[in-house]
Amino acid sequence: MKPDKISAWVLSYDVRCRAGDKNEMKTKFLSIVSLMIFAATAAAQNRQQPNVLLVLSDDHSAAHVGAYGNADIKTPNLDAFAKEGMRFNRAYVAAPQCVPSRAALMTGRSPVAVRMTRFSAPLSEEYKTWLELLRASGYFTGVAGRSYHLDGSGNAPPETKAVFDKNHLRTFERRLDYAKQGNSLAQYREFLDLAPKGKPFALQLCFSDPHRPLDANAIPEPHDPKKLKLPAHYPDTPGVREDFARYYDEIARFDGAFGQVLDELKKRGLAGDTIVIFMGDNGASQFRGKGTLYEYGLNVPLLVRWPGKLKAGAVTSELISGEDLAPTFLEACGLKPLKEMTGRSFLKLLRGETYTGRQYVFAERGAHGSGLPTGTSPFDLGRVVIGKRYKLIYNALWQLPYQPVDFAGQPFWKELQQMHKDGKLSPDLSRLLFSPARPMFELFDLESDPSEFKNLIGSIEHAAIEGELKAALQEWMILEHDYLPLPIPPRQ
Ligand SMILES: [Ca+2]
Repeated sequence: MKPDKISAWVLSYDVRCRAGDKNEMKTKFLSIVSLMIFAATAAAQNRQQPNVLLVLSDDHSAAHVGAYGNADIKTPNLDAFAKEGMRFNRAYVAAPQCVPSRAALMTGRSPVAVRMTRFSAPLSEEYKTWLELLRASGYFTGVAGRSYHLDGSGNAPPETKAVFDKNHLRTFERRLDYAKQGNSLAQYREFLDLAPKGKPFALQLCFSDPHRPLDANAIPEPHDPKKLKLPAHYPDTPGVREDFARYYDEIARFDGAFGQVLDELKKRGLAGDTIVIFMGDNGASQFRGKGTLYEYGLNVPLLVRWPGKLKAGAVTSELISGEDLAPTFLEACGLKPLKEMTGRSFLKLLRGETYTGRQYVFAERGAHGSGLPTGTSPFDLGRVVIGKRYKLIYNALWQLPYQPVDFAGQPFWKELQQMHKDGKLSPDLSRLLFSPARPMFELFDLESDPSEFKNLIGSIEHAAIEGELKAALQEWMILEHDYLPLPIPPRQ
């Protein structure tokens, strides 16, 4: 944006603000001025401006894509896309739930830092998103499809909505050019129709699949429950298999939609100029998945295609955090990430240049949904640090048992509860799923124990790595101004 346009815009905003609360408006005004300065600086840079299309599936673990070595699941479009781009084996979201994970994707910061751990909170305007920053430098920007989840809960009670309205807390419609929720493909096409010619665009396109409830007829040729290989931490019952097959079906349906997204881009002649990123917003609502800090909760599929810029078919096992996407997008579009962004750009990795990877990624678990804290499904507090080989989970509410997120009411879960009571589950599965309390700390060797069965905490051989990971988590929590008690207490 040119300086004269910036002044006019700021002036008109100032006039509009006079009707509102002065202090609140002053904060917002200063925030917008800083955004304008950022934009003016950015505009002065000579840069390339590719389009950016971030496509999110909902509740999707890395293990559930053909390209990640899954021979059962039908994901032909994602598999072909992986061959054209780069596959990330170890991409971790910042939280195992929609809202905080998406807040990190948007801001390049942890959900703790941007005060989004209570789940259905609206993301404050003081935290700038990558889309806003691109908008300020001339992009046409939007969010579309399934809820982007950052304007508070859609089913909030009237008391909450009144607070949102009085304080203008639902902000995305004014922050972006296009902010809608609904039919993903229809809105995607509408967004592309509206994007002005000659102006680059950036869009976060969200899909509902494979979020529960799972449809019985998602695809014409459903997966056969009997033929699926179950992960090692799954109980093997007909009910579990049926549910798992329907979850696969929804992923296959998403795969079909993803194919249409790519076709549309090609049809419009945009494929060559567009970075397309596919990612799961958090892990599957399955055993030890969504809502937990285990691998199935945090390790999501991440595929990136950027024609002419990255080597087709590349694969990496570098640690990537959900916080890293925003700074990567900004750099790819010629902008500098904000200094407060803790995410690290992996642009060099995409370009095949020398890249110093992360030693650790961190994630957090807080409230889920908007309900009262009746169990660890609606409310849990935990943190995790994940290194190249080992990870350490900190269960701050260790006294409470595991409770699945989004499927505690399903018949297959109720049947498992009964089997546990009757002593019909294996001791390992009974311990993993139905222990009356959890350990405060869990340490896993992901190389020798990828299913996270054996907690190594307190083991003398692993004392050094336990100390290292606790210290790394301690540092992260201090620097993020985390409100939880630190994992290393004072020496007695
Ligand atoms: Ca989700």
